[in-house]
Amino acid sequence: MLDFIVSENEFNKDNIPWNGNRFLIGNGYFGIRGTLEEYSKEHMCAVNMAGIYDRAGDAWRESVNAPNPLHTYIIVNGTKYALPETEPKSHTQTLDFKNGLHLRKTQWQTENGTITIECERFASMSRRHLIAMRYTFFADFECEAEIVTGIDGDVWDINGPHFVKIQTGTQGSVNSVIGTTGEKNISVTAKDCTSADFKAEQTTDEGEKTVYRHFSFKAEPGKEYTIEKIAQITTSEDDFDVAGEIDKLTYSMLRAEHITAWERIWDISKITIEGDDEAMYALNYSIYHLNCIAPREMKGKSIAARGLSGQVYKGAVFWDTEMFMIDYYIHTEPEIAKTLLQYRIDTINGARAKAAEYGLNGAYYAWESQEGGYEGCSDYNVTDVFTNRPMRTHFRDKQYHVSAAVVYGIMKYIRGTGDYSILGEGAMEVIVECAQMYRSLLLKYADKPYYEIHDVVGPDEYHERVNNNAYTNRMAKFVFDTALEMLDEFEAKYPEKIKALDDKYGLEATKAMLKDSAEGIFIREPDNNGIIEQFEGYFKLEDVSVDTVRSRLLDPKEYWGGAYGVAANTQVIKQADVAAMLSMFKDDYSADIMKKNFDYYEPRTEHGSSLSACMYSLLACFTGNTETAYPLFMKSAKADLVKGGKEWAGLVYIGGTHPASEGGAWIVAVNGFAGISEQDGKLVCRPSLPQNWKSMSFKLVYRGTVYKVNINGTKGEISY
Ligand code: IFM
Repeated sequence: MLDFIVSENEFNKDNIPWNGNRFLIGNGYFGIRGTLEEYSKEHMCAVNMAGIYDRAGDAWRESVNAPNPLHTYIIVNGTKYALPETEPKSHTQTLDFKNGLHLRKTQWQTENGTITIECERFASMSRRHLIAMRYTFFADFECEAEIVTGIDGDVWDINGPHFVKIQTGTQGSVNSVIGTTGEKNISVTAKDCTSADFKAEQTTDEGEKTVYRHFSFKAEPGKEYTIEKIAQITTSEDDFDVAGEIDKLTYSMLRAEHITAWERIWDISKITIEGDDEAMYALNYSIYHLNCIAPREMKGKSIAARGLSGQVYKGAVFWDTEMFMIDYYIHTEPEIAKTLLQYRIDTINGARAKAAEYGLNGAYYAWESQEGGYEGCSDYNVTDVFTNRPMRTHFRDKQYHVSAAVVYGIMKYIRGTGDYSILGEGAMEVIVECAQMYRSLLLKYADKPYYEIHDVVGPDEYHERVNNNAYTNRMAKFVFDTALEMLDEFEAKYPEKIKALDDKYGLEATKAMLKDSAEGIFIREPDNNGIIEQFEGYFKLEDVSVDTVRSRLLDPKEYWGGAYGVAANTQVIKQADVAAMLSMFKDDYSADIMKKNFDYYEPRTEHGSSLSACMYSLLACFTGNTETAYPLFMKSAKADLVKGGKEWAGLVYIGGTHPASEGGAWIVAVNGFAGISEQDGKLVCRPSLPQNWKSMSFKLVYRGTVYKVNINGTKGEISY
């Protein structure tokens, strides 16, 4: 079997930020960046918490990093040996993504001989509050050694500091650091308990933000000295209990149950590809990440755009979740998909408040959604590289397509699981109120027969405030149609609940409104060349290549979009827009139209967002162009394996993992190459595998049944 191992076999200081993402481990409750044990905040260490946010002063609100309970280093004969300061003799960092284990081995040459440390750690997949670490030291000469290990409360923040109060403490063998956030007084507690398999003099020291245990001993040549640490993270917002006391648990027992938990995950989610090891590796690595961030057995939590790799994009939830990630969960662990949607149901008040803020009815979901649906995006979301001043952008106020993405996600869940119960648990209200929001955007000119939507930002963020964006209008129509259809379902399935809904919305009038909107909204048709204009006036913009636009940049970090950006008056777009619409509504268009639009838009796309390549890849699959789809699929699947993604915007770190790209790669593999679709309530498989793929096999959960898909060449079989 192909090893699911990522490794780096030499030390490169420049890779520290990237490795933090590439070697990430996580369990949905937190993500632990792939930084080394001796690192501190300058090296972007983070135990990034799901769904816990704070604002420091006037800075952007963002997710919170817990005190780091893994901080550990070695002192030999009075000298500290730590990366990146002390050049190593050899160094290996490894992620075993089959078992969710992070490993490293580093050797340093000292004046007396070689010292070695080895460390293995994991974010427990079976007990979500726990982290475990085993750290071993040995030297090839006799020396005085000291292992220092503890909790570092001086955490890395982008817009912090978030802890206005930090308390350290020691109780028996358990140490703790509690950080309390300033805005909402949320406590985030890290505890650790460390034991040694050797005799050592043990002392504890507490600083203002840290607490460390020192294990001092005389090391004999060649003998291994191992400490084992069980750490626990909790917050005052937790809605599930801690399992076990950390001073009573052992590393080996936690490790065994953690690996069993990963075995269960892989049993349902592994995709086997014969003939293309690279694709199989990258795709399963993507699946690994989707599992590290899944809010398994948690209530009403969703997934941030950068997963649990840090505070980039404010740790906020975007349309990425419902459009790119949810499909994977629906068809492997549907309970997780339901949790993601529950988050949208629970946060409808935030969406209502946002709609009201803009004078709209219904629910307008946040572009960057934090807890309670709070909109994390500011009106000035980009910093101008020339003036260093905030630039007015319209991500927050004009990306209306987020509400439709939520409805689209709900419908994928209902179709994929057959579980309509979600309608009775608040999803019906979400659908109706999103429809109300789109209704209040509809404009009608006296001499035109249809409704229009003006002044929007579509998925292509480089062109702001455009009229009749094809994607936005089509998604709005989808919401109207869905609301009508689901109201009928609701009536049939929940007759006892219909009165309450009627009292709330006035169903007769609502249905009339939905029908009128669905029939009346302007949906752009292909022109004489078969191309769908992205928005009104797009074809009149300067038609230049992506490279030409790039050559006009005065600064490589300059923003391409907005009022004055280099792309704004050209046909160069940031990411799939019409292509996304065609992929979402493929049954409405012929393969010829889809191909013509792919051929037109793809060369004009910068792919400046990691959400872009997978959408084009899927579209290419739908037109039968598997070989065109393949490199775009690989780009998507390798988003976190390949260095060179955008990591910095000016002085702001924007790197992190790319779960939408990873989810998108899964969609391409399953719905594109394997050709899985739903027809009359049944799964069908019409594969078109890339040239080298001899066979492909995987499991899929569909409407409560686990199916096995086996594809050999052009022949696909679904069994259970
Ligand atoms: O949601 C995306 C957006 O479409 C492009 N910029 C990054 C966001 C978060 O991934």
